[in-house]
Amino acid sequence: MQSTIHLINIASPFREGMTNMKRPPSGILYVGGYLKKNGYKVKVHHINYRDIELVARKITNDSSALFVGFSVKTGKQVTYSALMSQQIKNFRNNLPVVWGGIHTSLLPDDCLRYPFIDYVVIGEGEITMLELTDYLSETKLQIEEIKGIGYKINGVNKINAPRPFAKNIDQFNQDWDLIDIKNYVRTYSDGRLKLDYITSRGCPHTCGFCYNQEFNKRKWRSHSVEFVINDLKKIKEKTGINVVSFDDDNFFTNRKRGLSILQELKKIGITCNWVELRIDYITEELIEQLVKLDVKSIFTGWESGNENTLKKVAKGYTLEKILEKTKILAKFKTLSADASAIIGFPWETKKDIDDTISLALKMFETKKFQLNFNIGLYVPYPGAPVSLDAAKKGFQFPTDYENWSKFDILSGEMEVPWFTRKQVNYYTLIDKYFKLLYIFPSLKFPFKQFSYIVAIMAYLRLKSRFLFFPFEVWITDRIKKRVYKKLDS
Ligand code: B12
Ligand code: SF4
Repeated sequence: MQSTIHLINIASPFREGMTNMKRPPSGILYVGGYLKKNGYKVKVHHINYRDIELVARKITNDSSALFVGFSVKTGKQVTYSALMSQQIKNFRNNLPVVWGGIHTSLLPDDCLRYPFIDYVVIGEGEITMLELTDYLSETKLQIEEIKGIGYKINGVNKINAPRPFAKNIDQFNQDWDLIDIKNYVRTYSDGRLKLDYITSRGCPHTCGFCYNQEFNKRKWRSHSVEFVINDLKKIKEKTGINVVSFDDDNFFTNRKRGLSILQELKKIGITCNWVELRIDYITEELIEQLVKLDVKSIFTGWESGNENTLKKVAKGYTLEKILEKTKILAKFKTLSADASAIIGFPWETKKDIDDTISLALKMFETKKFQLNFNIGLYVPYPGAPVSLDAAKKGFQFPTDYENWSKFDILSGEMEVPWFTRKQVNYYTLIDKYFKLLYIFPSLKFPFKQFSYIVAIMAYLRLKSRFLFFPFEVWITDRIKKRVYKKLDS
């Protein structure tokens, strides 16, 4: 009997309890696809955290199971993957458990400490997992020869030499036959169908709060334009999608390639109405081209309104650039933007944070009602250089898997030494007021007119920093909760 490899991605609650089962489990579709191409039988389980016991039982009852692989991101997914790994070991102790993915790669020793994890795969998973699978199915490979893995010898962690990145990622593909792709197609209110898709890995920049320098070593690797178009063409035939959204770390690292993808997609009836763009990549010419290609909104992380913070997080641009680029965006009336900043870095004073609030208000005055702000609170992530500043201030990552589920500053359970809970609540409220400044283009009478009134009130409140009795936020919060609940059901 041919053995079966079970790969798991647990959708765990992250926003208002929402699990987001509509986002493809890309990591295990790539890894599973490569194993399948090389002759192995693979089953992908993209599961809701509520179903972990049920699926653990099913897998351990499969006598052909060779091992169980988990894809793990930092946060709640660590806790749920640990709980499920433990259950697997309880039901069938000799079934190997392998962890891979970003969290595992950034803290491999930490993961290996758990008794229910046998192997960790560090970094890009495809080739490493194939070699480990060969080893587990008793071919001649020696464990010490497999680059990019960790394991235990007599209870002591052993991490092998790192695996270099693959030279050409077109040899890897997301195997869409491993899931029912139709479950991942989202329907807009006007009937258009959308899929999230990955075209490249990594980013060459140095932002100090990002996982990229450690995980991708500043190496950007991309699929060719032909690869992306052929794959999406096939997906379109199967599902009828006409919108795609890219989950790349930095889609426009190569501007020519990025534009070619959008142009070729338009020819086959797929548009990309939202793209991510570093603020310093913005030029009038580029935005003009994007608008012609039906892009309606961009996402840009401008990050801070404080010059010292911009320098310390190595963004590579100044405050002046942010306003200059906002002015360019303001010239395009059909284009809106998600504009994201981070406040509360370990070194930031109240005045530094206030600089960011003031700059956001200036940006709003430059491009009124069309900037969807996200003024997020800084959270230290493993592998990111700024986490060292956090450690100097006394911050520590959780040391047991249970506490990773609290690793979310908004949950009310995570504490950081440089902020009191009162400050967290205050800045969360500031963020909520900023969100009210945005008018969704799809809104119709009378909701549009009502939103304008709320936005003007929010602007006046933010300008004066008068947040007493925030009834506008309470009302919109209730509406949002209802929408999220509906989306998750
Ligand atoms: C889509 C996405 C999501 C989706 C999840 C989709 C899904 N079904 O899993 C949603 C919206 C739910 C989400 C949520 C969050 N996300 Co997110 N997300 C992404 C995004 C944009 C793409 C992920 C992806 O598919 N990448 C492509 C695949 C191919 O890469 P990969 O997963 O790393 O897989 C490779 C290797 O890791 C490895 N591998 C992966 N799995 C496995 C499994 C095995 C067994 C093996 C051997 C190998 C292996 O092989 C793969 C191929 O080489 C990334 C950014 C990015 N471009 O990666 C951020 C990113 C992963 N998210 C991030 C974060 C912080 C979050 C949140 C915590 C945000 C928040 N504050 O709420 C939540 C937490 C989610 C949770 N519940 O735990 C960070 C992760 C940092 C970290 N240390 O883990 C990233 C990197 C963004 C960033 N720049 O900071 N996210
Ligand atoms: S934050 Fe964005 S631009 Fe900066 S390193 Fe990460 S992916 Fe690159």
